[in-house]
Amino acid sequence: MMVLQTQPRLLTLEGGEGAGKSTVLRALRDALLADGCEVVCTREPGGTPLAERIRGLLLDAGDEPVEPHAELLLMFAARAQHVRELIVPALARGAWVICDRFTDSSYAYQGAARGMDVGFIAELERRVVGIAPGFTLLLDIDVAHARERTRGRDLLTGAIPDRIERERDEFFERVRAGFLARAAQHPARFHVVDAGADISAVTEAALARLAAYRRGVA
Ligand code: Z5A
Repeated sequence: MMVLQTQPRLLTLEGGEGAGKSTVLRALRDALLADGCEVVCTREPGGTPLAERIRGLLLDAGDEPVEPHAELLLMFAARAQHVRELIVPALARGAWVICDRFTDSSYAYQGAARGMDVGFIAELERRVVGIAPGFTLLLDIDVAHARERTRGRDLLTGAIPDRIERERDEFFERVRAGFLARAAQHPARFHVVDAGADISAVTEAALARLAAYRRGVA
């Protein structure tokens, strides 16, 4: 059986939409850059030209309903490309990689929320991905609160919700429960932060967790 290899310099950010992942990612990146580290910031689905094209297919709200297996396999197709083309080479040259979402999102969205078989997801993770992050920050926030934030942001920017963002609140409640269950299963890797607090408190908590983690892996 293939075993997942934990990558100490692979840091991932997880949480529901509007949890503040993009905001916190910039703070983690700046802290590492200030210490002279090479940092590669990336996201899923996406991160390479092909994977970004798959992202477009996944998030486009076209008329044809997306079959859950198709959604799951497209997520992993994008991830396979991303891991081989970008993440593994960056880690091999000693860079830190910060990824906005990774395999835990597949467990939460496709597994917990869509009801896909978790054993199948784990098999894909072992065979297709092969690596796991050393540090995962879960930004946990109440679903209604996160909705308020994304609505405010979308009003400002004129962005239109994508296919997954159009799901109902019940779906996002299952996503949230799925992430918390993953955190409970992997307590050494997951760092859960209350993302409902103000930005400076969330950022401060995230930076403190990263600093403690780095002392442990240095
Ligand atoms: N997906 C999946 O189903 N399976 C998978 O395996 C993977 C992904 C990898 C795209 O991801 C979709 O793909 C996603 C899951 C699915 N769908 N959903 N939902 P994405 O990461 O691109 O999409 P997202 O999670 O919707 O991103 P987001 O809305 O941009 O969320 P965010 O990055 O966490 O939030 P943000 O942009 O940093 O913050 C949102 C707004 O709130 C913004 O105006 C901020 O200024 C504000 N904000 C942030 N933090 C705070 C605090 N603390 N206080 C007040 N205001 C704040």
